[in-house]
Amino acid sequence: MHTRKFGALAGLAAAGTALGVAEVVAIFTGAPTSPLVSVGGVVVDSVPAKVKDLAVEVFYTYDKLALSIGTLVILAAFAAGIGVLAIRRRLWGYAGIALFGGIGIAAALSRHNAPWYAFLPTLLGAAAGAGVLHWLLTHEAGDNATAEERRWFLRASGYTLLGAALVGFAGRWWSTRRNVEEDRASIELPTVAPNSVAPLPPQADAALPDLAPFVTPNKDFYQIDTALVVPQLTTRDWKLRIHGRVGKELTISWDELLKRPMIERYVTLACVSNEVGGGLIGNAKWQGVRIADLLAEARPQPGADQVVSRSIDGFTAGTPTAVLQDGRDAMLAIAMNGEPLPVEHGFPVRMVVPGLYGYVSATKWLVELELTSFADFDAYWIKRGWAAKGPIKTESRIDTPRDGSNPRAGEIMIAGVAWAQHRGISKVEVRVDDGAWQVASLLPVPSIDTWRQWTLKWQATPGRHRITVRATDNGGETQTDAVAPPDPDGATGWHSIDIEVK
Ligand SMILES: Nc1nc2c(c(=O)[nH]1)N[C@H]1C(S)=C(S)[C@@H](COP(=O)(O)O)O[C@H]1N2
Ligand SMILES: [Mo]
Repeated sequence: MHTRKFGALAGLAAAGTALGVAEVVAIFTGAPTSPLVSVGGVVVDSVPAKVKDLAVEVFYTYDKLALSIGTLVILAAFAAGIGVLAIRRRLWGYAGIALFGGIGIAAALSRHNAPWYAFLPTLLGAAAGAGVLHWLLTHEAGDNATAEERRWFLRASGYTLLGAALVGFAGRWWSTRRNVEEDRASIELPTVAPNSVAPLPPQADAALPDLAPFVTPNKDFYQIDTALVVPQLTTRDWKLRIHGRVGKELTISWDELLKRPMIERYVTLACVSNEVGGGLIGNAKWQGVRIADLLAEARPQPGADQVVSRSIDGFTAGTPTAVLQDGRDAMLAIAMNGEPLPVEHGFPVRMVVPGLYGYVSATKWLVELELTSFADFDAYWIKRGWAAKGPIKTESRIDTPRDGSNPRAGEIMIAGVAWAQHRGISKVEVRVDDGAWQVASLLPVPSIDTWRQWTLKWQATPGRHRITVRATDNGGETQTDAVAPPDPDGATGWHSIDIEVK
């Protein structure tokens, strides 16, 4: 009976060793070559958009953490099963390791920009795993093992598993924290000419509890991307290639980028996956170089109506060339709220385009701009069924009082944010129960490219109430009450909250 348990344990110890060793090798060969990271990446890229949507809905921005944990649980189950089989026939154990090793190697070699040695972490890991399996099973004395032998076996596999897990986690942590943080800390941001700065009006923020601050601190800024591990790209290695249907190809290094004229602008970024009332939106002060200036140098050819921005890990976004040239402050951003871009927000360079959802414009870890046409190329999310053009829809949200809360009767402040980037918000109206729409006060904004806080005083009367908000943009368009899901081009509907006043 106990031999089965022993088999499962030996399988876990072998798999743990394989993954741990692979993670350590990946310190040297790069995180994207780790089997966990590359297989996970293949899964992320191949799940249908609906599943990704569901994952974001259920796990919010922790969808990839959930994927990693899920993967480990499934792998552990397989490893235990293979160990049980190996007790019966050793060969099945090696075959199982070879199968998983093959999957890992295929995944690692298939990733965007994979180096030729991408197979190394999996290969060395699998060899170590097979070695551990061999060693443990050779000492497994079967049904007539003495108590002494059993204790040895349990201890040996237990310590192996524990050691492998520790080494693996340390390797993972070390390989993602190498180089880049140091590089980032050593950056001195170039100054921005005073006439290229958009100052913040003093009254932009009502500073109410629960109301999203006008400027979202970097640590609270939502994070959405397809990267299982955050790409680690140093300013030394960074360069941007502008190519495709251009009159003149350009390659720009970090130092060259920093010498160009800089602008500083508040721009609100929003994710197309944001549900009505959701938090996948944030506002920051970005510093960077105008994309229009770079395009003017590269000279897009007639018909090149799409600029495909590509990240180091192969993500792509397609932005209308015309939008990047129409005078708005589309930029290659190098700083967010006064500091170099946080690594998870695209260090060292990302795109920021006022007025478009992130999936068609906000490429992080940017390394390429390719001039092409919408007819010739579908970017990452377009291949997966999302709309090719992604202008941000006019929306609004109630932040305070909170949904489901119990404020006291008497005068309270209803407040929230409204946004219609690059059109601007001209009016916000609030309705309590079935009452008339009341016009809220709008706080000042630095430009039409940010969200706008709004407030409304209300004499709260005891009992249950539903509060609803709707916004109107400067084009005179009022937020529609037609309810639509995020897929394919952004959620619509009015945001409502339910409260019970005490
Ligand atoms: N390289 C890369 N850039 C990316 C993405 C991505 O998956 N990979 N996701 C985009 C999407 S969908 C959004 S909404 C924004 C989010 O930017 P943030 O994480 O800085 O908030 O990044 C965009 N840029
Ligand atoms: Mo997004």
